Amino acid sequence: MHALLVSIPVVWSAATRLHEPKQEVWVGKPTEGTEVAARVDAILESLGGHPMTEAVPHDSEVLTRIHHPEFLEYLETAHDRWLEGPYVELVGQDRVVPYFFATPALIQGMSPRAPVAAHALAGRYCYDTMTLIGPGTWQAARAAVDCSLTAVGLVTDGEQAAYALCRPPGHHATQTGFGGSCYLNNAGVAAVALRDAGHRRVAILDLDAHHGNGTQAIFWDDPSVLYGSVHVDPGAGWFPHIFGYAEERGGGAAIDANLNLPLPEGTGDPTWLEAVTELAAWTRAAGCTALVVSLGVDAAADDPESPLLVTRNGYHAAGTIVGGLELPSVIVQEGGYHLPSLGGLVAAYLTGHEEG
Ligand code: SP5
Ligand code: ZN
Repeated sequence: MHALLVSIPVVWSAATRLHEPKQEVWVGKPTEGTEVAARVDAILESLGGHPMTEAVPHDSEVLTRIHHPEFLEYLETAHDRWLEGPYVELVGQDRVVPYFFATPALIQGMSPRAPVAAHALAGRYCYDTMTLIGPGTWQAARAAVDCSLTAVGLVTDGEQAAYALCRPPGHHATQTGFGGSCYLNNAGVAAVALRDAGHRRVAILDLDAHHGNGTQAIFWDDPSVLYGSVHVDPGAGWFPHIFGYAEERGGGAAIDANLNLPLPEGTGDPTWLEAVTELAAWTRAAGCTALVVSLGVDAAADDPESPLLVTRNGYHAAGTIVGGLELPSVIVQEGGYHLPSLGGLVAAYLTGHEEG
């Protein structure tokens, strides 16, 4: 039996290291970034037993089907515009940081013009103060999309599963918005590409500690892409704060194509795994023929960014549950911030997924 196990291929790109957040501003305080390039190396080091593939550049066609072209143009050019600011000379800030937010409360149903200043434009697309843009951010985010699409290619060519070492992560990025350390929605891109390859119904299962509000938003009205997530309860005060509640079940023709399973702070393996089992059963019942796993490992007990207490064994067991669906699977990296344990958690999930 074990001799038959094939190791899940890993797709990565050196360009994903080019995004250096340097800082994140939380409650008004600049602190060191958590979503750092060293995450890539921490994960790579733990996946030595897996076949490695470098991401192949893909064109942006699939990307334009989940993100607005104006948003993509903004992300690509934002740092150059910032340098013209000239905010480096003025205040020594070389990262794009929003300070002015085009909220519905400000706009009150009117149709204002787009802001002119680069420092005001940032808040048109960025919805928090933790997701800064530096010189390599676009290249890295774009490379993460290439990782995701290359992994889809491996699966459509016959691999049962492939893992994309995406960085920066993607599940908080909406059609026209970025935040939560995410810029482009890597999982969303994978789901669309799997649909293009002939899968009529694809499920995205999100194991990150945080609710993937971006992925939920992108597919909210789309019955052909299911989104299911287990995460820490936003009602207990956690990001993304206003999304991730159980009553969010999808819109229009897609009611019940969205399933949120929020869990209390302090939840450990048994209850978390019950939720993962529920997500898997839901996917099976919906007749999906392919799977995207948003593999955040920040639900782990030692992760500084969430209060969930999942263990390495828990991630391994989650892998066997999701892998047990026996569906072609594209596994994309989301969060996970504790550098010493990060790679081992990813490896444990992948081993479980293979066994399942
Ligand atoms: C992909 C992902 O896991 N995004 C996480 C987004 C939530 N981040 C919330 C951060 C809250 C404050 N963290 C303080 C860190 C101090 N450096
Ligand atoms: Zn997360």
